[in-house]
Amino acid sequence: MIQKATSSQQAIELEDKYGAHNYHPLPVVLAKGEGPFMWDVEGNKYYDFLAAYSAVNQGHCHPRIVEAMCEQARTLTLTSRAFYNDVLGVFEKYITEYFGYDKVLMMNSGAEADETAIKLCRKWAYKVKGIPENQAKIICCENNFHGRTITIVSMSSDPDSYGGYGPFTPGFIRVPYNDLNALAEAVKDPHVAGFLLEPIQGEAGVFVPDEGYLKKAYELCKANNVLFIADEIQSGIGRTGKMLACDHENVRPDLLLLGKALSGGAYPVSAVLADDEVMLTIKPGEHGSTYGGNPVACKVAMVALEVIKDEKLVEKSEYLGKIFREEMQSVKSDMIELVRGKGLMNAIIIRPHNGKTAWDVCLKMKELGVLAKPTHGHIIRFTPPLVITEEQLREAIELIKKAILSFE
Ligand code: IF1
Repeated sequence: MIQKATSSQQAIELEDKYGAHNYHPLPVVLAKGEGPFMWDVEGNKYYDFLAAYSAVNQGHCHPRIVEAMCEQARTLTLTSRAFYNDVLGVFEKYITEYFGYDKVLMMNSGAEADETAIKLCRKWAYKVKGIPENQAKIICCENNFHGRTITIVSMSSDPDSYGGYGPFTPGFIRVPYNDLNALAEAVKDPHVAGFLLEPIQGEAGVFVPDEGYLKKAYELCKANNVLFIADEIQSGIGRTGKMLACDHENVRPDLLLLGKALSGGAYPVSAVLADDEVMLTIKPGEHGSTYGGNPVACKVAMVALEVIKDEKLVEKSEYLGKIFREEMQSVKSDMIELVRGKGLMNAIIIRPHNGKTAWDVCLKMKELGVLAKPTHGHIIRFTPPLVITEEQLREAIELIKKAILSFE
């Protein structure tokens, strides 16, 4: 029987001694999750305001998702794609009708979805747009985050993401985010095949573009026969108060990337959705994955998507997000520089005060029973599970306010 750590201190020491040091976690060790809550090894209860970077939109250990996972896990977990199975096709029909696309290509991690989208875009460039072989370019944005593979960090403007990992994959043009003039110039290049962006930049600190940016960017792409590729791995599946962040401007991406909450935090599942002109440029044997679209992943994802609709989590995200921003914008504190976001994808820009930083605020919030973590030093993201009730949200908001005002 695999043992568990019997104390938080023991867990931290084991990770420090035996694990890679590629993270610097907040000093809290979780042992249980349910809905918007997590408990640490000692039994202290916390509101989870990170939701695993927006993977746990449906709440921790959602009973319907867990039941579907266990039932399929007892039946058939993996066939590989060398053979058919009785789940994948049923799920492919479900998810393509759910989002309105001809086809889906199932992968596991968000990064794999981005990599798959880059491969599909390049295939389309050579086989449909007619760009000369190996000349395709993809436009991406400053301050992007699309994952951690060598090709993905080749697009990155963040030294923490790309530093020390060269040589880099060529074929990317980076433009400022939310800058239509820069995009208008870049898409004129006849070798440009695609524009890859986050409709709201998550890692950059919940950077919401100007109203109309997505629509006008999409129109620039259409006018120049360039694919509009939306990475909704963090912003999608109800997080921003719409099913997709692109829905705020009625933009239908040519390639739609999903991950994280596609499985409600229960299992690694990602997907790329596209119509036949793009999707069928990849022929048998030209792309794949051992676990991509496995029966457990598909069963979990089907229920995770059902839960979003059945529990009206998109509408809740919109309504509760407004309450969060109104309440936090009303706080009189020199530490709060800016509150921004859409739906329940929000961030507070912290102005250091009396030598105290965003990290200190997160440590104080932990003491008071709310978990969140800074990004880029001074920005705290607040992305609780969408299942949080209004009463629970208001209770957590009071604790967040108390943490910030404790430094006045
Ligand atoms: C880490 C960040 C968030 C993503 C978008 C693709 C991926 C992500 C928009 C890749 C993943 C995760 C990765 C995780 C922390 C978290 C993160 F801080 F890294 F940037 F959310 F903002 N597109 N984001 O946000 O998906 O391969 O991880 O499944 O790497 O520390 P993945």
